Amino acid sequence: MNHIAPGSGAGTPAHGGDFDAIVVGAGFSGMYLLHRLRDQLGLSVRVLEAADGVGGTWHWNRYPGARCDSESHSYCYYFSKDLLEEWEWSERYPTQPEILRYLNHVADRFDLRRDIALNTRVGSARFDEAANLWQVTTAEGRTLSAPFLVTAVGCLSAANVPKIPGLEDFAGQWYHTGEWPQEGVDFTGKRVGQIGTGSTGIQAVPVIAETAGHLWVFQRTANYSVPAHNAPLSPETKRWIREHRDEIHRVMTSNTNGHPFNIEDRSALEVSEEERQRLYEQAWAKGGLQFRATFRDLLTDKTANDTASEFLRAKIRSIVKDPRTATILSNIDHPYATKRPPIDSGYFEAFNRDNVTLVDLRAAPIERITPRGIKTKDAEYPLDIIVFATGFDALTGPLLRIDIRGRDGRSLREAWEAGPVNYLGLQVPGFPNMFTMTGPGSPSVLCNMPVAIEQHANWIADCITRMRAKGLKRIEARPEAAERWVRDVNAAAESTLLPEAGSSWYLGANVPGKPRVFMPYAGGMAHYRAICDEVARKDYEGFAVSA
Ligand code: NA7
Repeated sequence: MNHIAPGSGAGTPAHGGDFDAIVVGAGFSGMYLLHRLRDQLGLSVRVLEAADGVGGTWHWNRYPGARCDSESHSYCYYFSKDLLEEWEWSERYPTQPEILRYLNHVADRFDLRRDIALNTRVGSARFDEAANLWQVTTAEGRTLSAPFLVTAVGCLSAANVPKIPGLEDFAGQWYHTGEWPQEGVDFTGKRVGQIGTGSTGIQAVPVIAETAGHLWVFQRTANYSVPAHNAPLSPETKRWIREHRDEIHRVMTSNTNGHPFNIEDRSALEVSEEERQRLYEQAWAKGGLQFRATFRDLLTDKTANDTASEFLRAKIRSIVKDPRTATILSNIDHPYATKRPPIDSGYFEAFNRDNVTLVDLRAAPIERITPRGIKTKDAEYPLDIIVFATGFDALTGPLLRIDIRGRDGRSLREAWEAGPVNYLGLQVPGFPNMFTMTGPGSPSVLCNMPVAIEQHANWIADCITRMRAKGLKRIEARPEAAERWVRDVNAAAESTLLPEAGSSWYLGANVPGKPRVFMPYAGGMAHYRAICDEVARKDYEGFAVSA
């Protein structure tokens, strides 16, 4: 069934469009937006989703070992107490299948499916200024209209398959982790080559190694990783979580990164060497992203960061038995956490297996893919399967692959030629009534995603509510407000060490030809939330709102 046509109960909208709002994407963002706009504001809404199921990121990323790096009790919606009460997570870090089950449960629980059109990829969206409507056209050529368009397309949904010559001639199978086949991949006894050692590659290696005949890991940039220490949640922990929900939520919504822990208010440089090591050991034993929170200055002071980076390099050297492999894995060129810090379940340990070999692409880069396998500068590796754990055209990619055109037919691609320009990460000047969920210029990927998502959806829903109450029809970011915001986004990044990781996808550096601009807002989620609230309180200062 394809619910693309209007008619899930809401009457014909007065503005002449098919719906009051069109939402692109049925992941965490799109589903909550649908609930908020339809069930709480009474709008007629249609969600258009390219996949054949809901879940967004968690629908596509089915690769071996796929798991969330946020703890399960924080990686979920908090908008509904009933939902929180009725869903129980089984592990400290939820697996992809469990998250997908959760999102399907949400879709059923809030009766969302009747307004979600699956298998419906959006090809273009054009703003019709005279009618004050967005005309959204699907890949099959059907057009739907609504005064409001919200993109909920995810930050990491445009897979980046590097253009390595010869791939089309490869005789084996190849897969990108972000477009993993639903039926899975059988690695049993196979010769597997995995390119990429980011968060995804680091999760995949130990699991692929369990069944592969041999796994070659092609590493271009070495990476830090902290153990996740994943485990089933004990009954006591589950009870503790249930009893402390409000407090957990308060922490998540009042701190920098949306996680259920605060950054310690101490400098790495104010404690003795002995104490520092003790605290790092303690954080290592606890595991997870919380390692970052050991000291307040790990992301702002290079000398402080050096202490963490060196601790983690030493850990790699102590885990990996082969000294040459240990050296290549620990020869990391960027300060800890300036690229998205991975967490793992046995990543470095996997290199102690006889069937896992590290290939150092810094010493001998990939030259091409041959029918038989991967050829580097000094060897050819015969392979049955190549796994591309090569990341995404992050943040802007998912938006720019839709042909979005605002006033006067100006394309978003043109508007963002030199990098993303928007106000609060929410709206682009020249693209009235279009809101972008967790896009560039918002904390998004620097925050625990569901926290960022609920903030954005609530802000957008409140904005539409207030516009309707006042009979206002159009909202558009002012160019000068967007220019100021871009400066603020840059300044926030510059006040940290984040731009020091030259090859990071935060900067767009992983995609050839992409403008190098630090994209997410690094000023912290709580601060960002306060700015957005203040803008709304001042009658949407920085936006032109009209009847
Ligand atoms: P990432 O973090 O972008 O990692 C991609 C990896 O692939 C990284 O090691 C890259 O090396 C490597 N890569 C990319 N292109 C190539 C080529 N052409 N040759 C060799 N190696 C290459 O993506 P992930 O999927 O791991 O993680 C994305 C986010 O998803 C993650 O941060 C979480 O937020 C969830 P490089 O570092 O560019 O040298």
